[in-house]
Amino acid sequence: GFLQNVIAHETFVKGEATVKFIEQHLELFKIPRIFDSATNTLKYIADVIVNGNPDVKYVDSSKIFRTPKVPLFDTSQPIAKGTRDQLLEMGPERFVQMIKDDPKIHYTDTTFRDGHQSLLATRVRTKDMLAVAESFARNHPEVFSMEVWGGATFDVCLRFLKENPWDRLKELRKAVPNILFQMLFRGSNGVGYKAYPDNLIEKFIEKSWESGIDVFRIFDSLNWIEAMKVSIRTVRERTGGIAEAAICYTGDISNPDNQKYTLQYYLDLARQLEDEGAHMLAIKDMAGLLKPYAATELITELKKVIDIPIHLHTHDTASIQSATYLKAIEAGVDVIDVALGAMSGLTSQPNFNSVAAFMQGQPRERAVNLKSLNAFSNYWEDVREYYYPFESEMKSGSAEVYEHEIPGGQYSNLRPQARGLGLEEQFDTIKKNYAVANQLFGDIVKVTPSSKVVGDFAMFMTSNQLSENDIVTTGNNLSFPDSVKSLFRGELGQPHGGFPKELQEMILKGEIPFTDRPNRHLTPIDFDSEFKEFQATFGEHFDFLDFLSFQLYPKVFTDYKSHLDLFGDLSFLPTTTFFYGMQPGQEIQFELKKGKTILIKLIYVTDPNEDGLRQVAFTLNGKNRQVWVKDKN
Ligand code: 3PY
Ligand code: ZN
Repeated sequence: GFLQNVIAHETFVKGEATVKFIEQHLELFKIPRIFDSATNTLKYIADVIVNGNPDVKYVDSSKIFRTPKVPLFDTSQPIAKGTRDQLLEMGPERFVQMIKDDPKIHYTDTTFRDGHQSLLATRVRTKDMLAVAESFARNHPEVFSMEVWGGATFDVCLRFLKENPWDRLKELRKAVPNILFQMLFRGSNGVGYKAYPDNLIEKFIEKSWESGIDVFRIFDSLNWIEAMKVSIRTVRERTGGIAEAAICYTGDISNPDNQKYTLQYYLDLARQLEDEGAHMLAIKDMAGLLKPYAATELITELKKVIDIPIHLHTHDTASIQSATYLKAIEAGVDVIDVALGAMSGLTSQPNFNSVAAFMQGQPRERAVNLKSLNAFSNYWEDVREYYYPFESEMKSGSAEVYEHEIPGGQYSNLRPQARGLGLEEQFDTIKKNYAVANQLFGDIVKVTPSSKVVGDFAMFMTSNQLSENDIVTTGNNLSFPDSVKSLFRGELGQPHGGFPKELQEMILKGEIPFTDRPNRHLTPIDFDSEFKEFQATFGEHFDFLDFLSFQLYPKVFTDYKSHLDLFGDLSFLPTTTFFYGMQPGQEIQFELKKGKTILIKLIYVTDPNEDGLRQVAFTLNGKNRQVWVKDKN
């Protein structure tokens, strides 16, 4: 830090520093942004060896990890042109027209975002993606887009992985110059769980575009178009990217008893989104409820009412969603979301490899090298092992999803959440209460963040042993969870058909809810003065993108910054070391920064001394280094 800068300064070393020295050398306060001292890294590894990574709930010490093999590629050749080159050449309008005119099916690979968000609680680290990114770019330039950012990844990067999400995006962009990058954007909630000021949303979109995003999938967790307009307009006016507006699919259009989320409801939404300027339409089936024949009907009818390309997203929770894709393809859908084999299925997207296989010989087949896709799946099969503590316990597809309608991304989080509250034995009740809560709320769209509120309410009912009838009869005396109050105050916007009035009054107890956009009630950010203030607090080595992270997640960012101060940047650490530390005798080698390779070997760990301190002895590039760590157990 500062002190090291001073004592290393030439004037200081020569013994010529006067009382004016500091004043004359204010630049010494500027600590470089790279926190790459190997000492910090050793401190981190020693801490994980002694106390564990707090994010890892159990360690299986019998686990043996295989070395993932990156499929080969030829660096002597230029990277083949892909969709991104086409977008840059043509601009959004002509590009989407070309997609629409192309009879072949297009694929979006979600492995880097929704795939791991839905299977591994979003924990896949940048390093494991970056390792295969260039190979994928070179071997699969035929892919329409890669979903790499947004959704929960932003929060989880900072909160649990202690990584800078912007750096992830920029590094991936460098490795993949040819394929469109796609992100999931929660409209007025950005990549967070609440409404943000409009000018923050605008700035975030602009900076995401500059950092490498091409396709913005914009949705609202209640399908409230008012909340999506600012984002759609910003993508159109301030970026050269594609505004892909999403309708979130809930219920079942093929069920005649379904009076609320009908085919007509979706057709109306789609038409309005096209009118608002969407370049493409996404059908976001976040829970995997769109059945095959319903897909035939939905896609066929949508194509009659809109002119923009249609992009279908689903989760394979019920295990039949590849049938939905086949029906959608037959009905003329333009793009479908799939995940590489080993990162697909169940709460994730359908299997890219198998879908590519069933498309062989189909009139809309797009040529994909299946052998190569399988090699990428094998890479992920080995990488996935690193993340075993974050696996959901779902073992097979379940038709129960049609009853509870829990989104894939939430399902993998719900059991750990239940366990945290001591409710694991009542997981079945929680799933039932999720459906009950949804009905009490008037049957709402459930996707982040509205789905979290329904989940919180289900937990609340379960832990307090409340039935639907208890809520209805004693609601006036109940104190509801904060997220529930916030939803009913209108802070996440307005649901289709409005809130059930009686329940709303019980929850708000006299408070007046708003019915217009919650963002309108938020003070715009004064970027100049607040950014200055931010740098004054955190240091000038934190840039404007860090400032945006801070604006979205002040507490999470502050904790991330403390972690950086203590341990430095850990993004280059091997994943097994990051989560599980090292075993005595084990040696690891990695690049601390470009060209600076270090070799660390763990020699021994002592028992705690009378102060509870343990000595962890390493060699670092052959030299002995010891670190003392307080044993917190
Ligand atoms: C998210 O918002 O993170 C989602 O994946 C919603 O489906
Ligand atoms: Zn999804």
